[in-house]
Amino acid sequence: MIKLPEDKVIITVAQTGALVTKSMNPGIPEQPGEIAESAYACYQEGAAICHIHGRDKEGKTTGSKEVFQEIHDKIRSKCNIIVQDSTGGGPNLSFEQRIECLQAKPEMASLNMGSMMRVSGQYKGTPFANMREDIEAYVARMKGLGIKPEMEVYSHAMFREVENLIQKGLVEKPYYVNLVLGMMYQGAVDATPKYLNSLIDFLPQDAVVNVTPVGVAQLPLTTMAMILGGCLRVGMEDNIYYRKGELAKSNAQLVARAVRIARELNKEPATPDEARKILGLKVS
Ligand code: KMH
Ligand code: ZN
Repeated sequence: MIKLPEDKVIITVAQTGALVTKSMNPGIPEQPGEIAESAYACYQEGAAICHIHGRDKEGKTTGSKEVFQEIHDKIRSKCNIIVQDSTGGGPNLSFEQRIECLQAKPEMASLNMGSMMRVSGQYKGTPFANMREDIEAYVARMKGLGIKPEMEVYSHAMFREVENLIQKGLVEKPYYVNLVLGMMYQGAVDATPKYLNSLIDFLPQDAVVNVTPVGVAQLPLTTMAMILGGCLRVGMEDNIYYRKGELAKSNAQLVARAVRIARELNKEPATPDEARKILGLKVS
């Protein structure tokens, strides 16, 4: 694992997701203007990367290139936060629809490293399919467009797919691995310190790690990520609460708390350009 410089932390905000709705937390941004406004507020608080899901006018998940383009344009008119699109999409999207967003040319995109089942909400029991053939096809498309993949790993078994991409030369150093912990999916490990430590043991040598704990573990495990020299992800895609029984008011509120904790640990949030340098992206 490549540790971040001791005095830095890279913060990603995942604001919208595919499985949470305004009825669960009215602060979730869905429309392009809302997503961009919120991304700017998160950038001002210290987020360097914005992980993006698109929604249509009715709030349903979409892979539409036009929607993603509008989101990118609106964000880029306000700040230079790194734009990372989701190719996980949502349960209603086909294989092709999930990567339509790549045509809007994000700097990064998520790349899910295995298949699981959704375990809660309206999509309970639906598969989240990511076969090796699909993963390779997605990453080839990203490579062709110069988009850096964030490899999403939910369990130890998924390192087999990470290794496969490295062996085939389909990903470039520094590899960027996002460890997603918590029971949003059957097939994902629990969000505990023990699992986080043991996943870290399996990271490839040249990997920068990001930590995405789902639900109530978001605060303790993102704090642990900072201590271990990793990056972290917060936001309402993964956690709609600020604390037990209290909904988060905004994504920026969750970023601001992560920054307060970082500063207590003598770390500053990396700017987008500092993060670009660490991750091997073109500096803006
Ligand atoms: N919703 C997260 C637990 C993606 O968008 O590709 C996983 C995720 C995957 O963010
Ligand atoms: Zn996502």
